[in-house]
Amino acid sequence: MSSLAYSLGGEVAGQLVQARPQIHPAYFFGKGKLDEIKSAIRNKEVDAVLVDNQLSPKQTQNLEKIFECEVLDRTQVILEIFAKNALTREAKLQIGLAQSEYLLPRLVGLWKHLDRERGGIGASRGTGEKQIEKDRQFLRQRITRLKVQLKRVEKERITQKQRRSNCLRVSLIGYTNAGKSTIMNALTNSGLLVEDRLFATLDSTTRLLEEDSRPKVLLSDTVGFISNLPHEVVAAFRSTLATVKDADLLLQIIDVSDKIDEHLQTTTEVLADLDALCIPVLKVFNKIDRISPTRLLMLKKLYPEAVFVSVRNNEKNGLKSYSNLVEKLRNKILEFFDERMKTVTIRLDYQHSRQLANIYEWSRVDNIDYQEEGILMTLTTIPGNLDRLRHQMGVNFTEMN
Ligand SMILES: Nc1nc2c(ncn2[C@@H]2O[C@H](COP(=O)(O)OP(=O)(O)OP(=O)(O)O)[C@@H](O)[C@H]2O)c(=O)[nH]1
Ligand SMILES: [Mg+2]
Repeated sequence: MSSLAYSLGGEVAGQLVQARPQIHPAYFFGKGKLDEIKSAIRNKEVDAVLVDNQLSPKQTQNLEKIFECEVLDRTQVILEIFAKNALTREAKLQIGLAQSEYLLPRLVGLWKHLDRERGGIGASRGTGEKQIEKDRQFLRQRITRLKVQLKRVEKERITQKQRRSNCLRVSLIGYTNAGKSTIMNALTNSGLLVEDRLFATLDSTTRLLEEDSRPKVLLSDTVGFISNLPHEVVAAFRSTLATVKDADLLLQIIDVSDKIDEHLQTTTEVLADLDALCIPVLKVFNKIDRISPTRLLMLKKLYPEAVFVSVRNNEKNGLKSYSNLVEKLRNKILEFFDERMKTVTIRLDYQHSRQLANIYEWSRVDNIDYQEEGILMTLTTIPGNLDRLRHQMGVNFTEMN
């Protein structure tokens, strides 16, 4: 929560923990804790109280009255950060949708106090209720409009996807602030925004991993995951997260200096939410410059299949240079696809030689021989691209082995 507060641009004045067998339905906190928080607020000139849990609208209202300052629950804090960091049109649309959907079921609570306050001085009863109905309608229309606009963005994405369907797609995923954009930059020589704040990245960016590898390998960076995020917020980011669902390989970036188990768990939950659990995952433990050699050794024993990297100047820690480690990661990605590629020899009739461009685009040509009866080629590619070539060329695609 303090990282979230910092990402929002705030400064943490103090932290309090409450242990309670049951949450108080009206005030969330118990009586003693309320007093404790109140005096802390007074002493430290606090602007807002952030609660690391989900509050009901009524609880938020009651707390705001008692504390005489703004009260935000975990979801609201995350939504505020999203709203602040959203730069692209798609990210803005998605955050608008998430905010509206979060507000819709909460309107009742927001207006209840209005009825109560006005009731006493003889104003017409039910003002709040009429207002709720208006606001609800307003929000519903807004949600519909945003969904239509997002559909349009999604359509553009599908066109892009078709263009890229013959490429291999790798998606970087993981907890927010794990170092996904840093690794993306290192692997593709890009200059994406990297920040020591949560949710620096809110949209997807795709880059070529290597100029000359065939089929082409594309790498995508996207929004990070976080624990205890309501499903409707994840759902709002569905179009951005589509790059995850369409990937052939997921690179799961894990910050070794953070809570590994919790983050692994969260990632699994979000992947389940996205219906993406069947995609192969390569675990990449990042920031190994921040842990002791013994801990590193232990993790390597626990996760023998994983890759361990750091995108820092590591030599002073006795680690390999970061370019060395990043190269290792790149090779591991290429190896993953190599293992899945197939090599075939085909014969192509001369009258279909215009297909050569496709063949060169979709596969690696290991050998080419211009013979009298046709062009003899040895190709290596993934099974999906072979099927595509077979489909395109029909009878002119003769497999020799
Ligand atoms: N010490 C250390 N810091 C790192 C390493 N890799 C990244 N960082 C730092 O970790 C912070 C987060 O990096 P990002 O690349 O923005 O992380 P991200 O996963 O893209 O985060 P979001 O987009 O905000 O979800 C930055 O301050 C980076 O400089 C590393 O190997 N070692
Ligand atoms: Mg990022």
